[in-house]
Amino acid sequence: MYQLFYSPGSCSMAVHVLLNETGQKVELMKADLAAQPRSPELIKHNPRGQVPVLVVDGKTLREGAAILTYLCETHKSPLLPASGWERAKAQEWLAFANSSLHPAYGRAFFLGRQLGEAAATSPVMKAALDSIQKLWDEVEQELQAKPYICGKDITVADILITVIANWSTYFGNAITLGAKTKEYLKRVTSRPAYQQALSTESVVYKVAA
Ligand SMILES: N[C@@H](CCC(=O)N[C@@H](CS)C(=O)NCC(=O)O)C(=O)O
Repeated sequence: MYQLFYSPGSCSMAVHVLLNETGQKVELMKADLAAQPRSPELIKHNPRGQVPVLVVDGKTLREGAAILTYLCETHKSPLLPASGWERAKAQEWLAFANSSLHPAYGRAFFLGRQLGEAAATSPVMKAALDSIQKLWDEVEQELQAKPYICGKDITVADILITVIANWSTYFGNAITLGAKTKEYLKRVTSRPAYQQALSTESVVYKVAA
C-alpha cells in the first residue's frame, strides 16, 4: 500500500486523484504546511517539508510530476499514453502545469504573504497575477475545439491543471477563467475519482462555479 503525504487541495491532490483513478489503496498522511518546523515524519521523507511525497514499500518519491508519471506507468493508466506524440503532448502539458502554472501561483502566494495588505495595490503583485492570467488565457485558447488539454482524451496533465485552477479563489476576482476552461474544469472534477478526493480532503471546488 502507498503512503501519501498531502495537504488538502494542494498540488498533492493530483496524486490523490490519480491513486483513486488507478484504484490504489493509500494511507493518507496529512501535513500541516502552516507549521514551522514541519513534522519530523514529513522532514524525514522530504527535507524541504513539501508535499506531495509518495512512500512506496518504505522508499520515498518526491516531486509531483515524477510521482504522477511513476503511478501512471506502474498501473498502466491511459491517463499517460504509452509512447509517441500522444505521450509527448501529455508530458508537455504536465510540465506546463508543474513548471509554469504551479510556480506562477507560488510567486503570487509568496508576494501575498510578504506584502500583506499592501498586496492589493502592489504593481509587483499585479505583475505576478497578470502572469497567471496569461497562462489561463493560453489554456482557454487550447480548449476552444477540444474537451481536454491534449485532445479528446483526458490525461494526467488535466488533473494537475484542474487542481491548480482552484487556487485562483485565493486572489478574489483577480484571475478570470474563460467559459471553455470552466466547462473543462467541471468535466474533470465530475469524475468519481476527483469527487472522492475532494470529499476525503474536505475541499470545496469553487473556481468552476
Ligand atoms: N516541485 C515540487 C513543489 C511542491 C510544492 O511546492 N508543494 C507545495 C504545496 S502545492 C508545498 O508543499 N508548499 C509548502 C512549502 O513550500 O513549504 C513538486 O512539484 O512536487
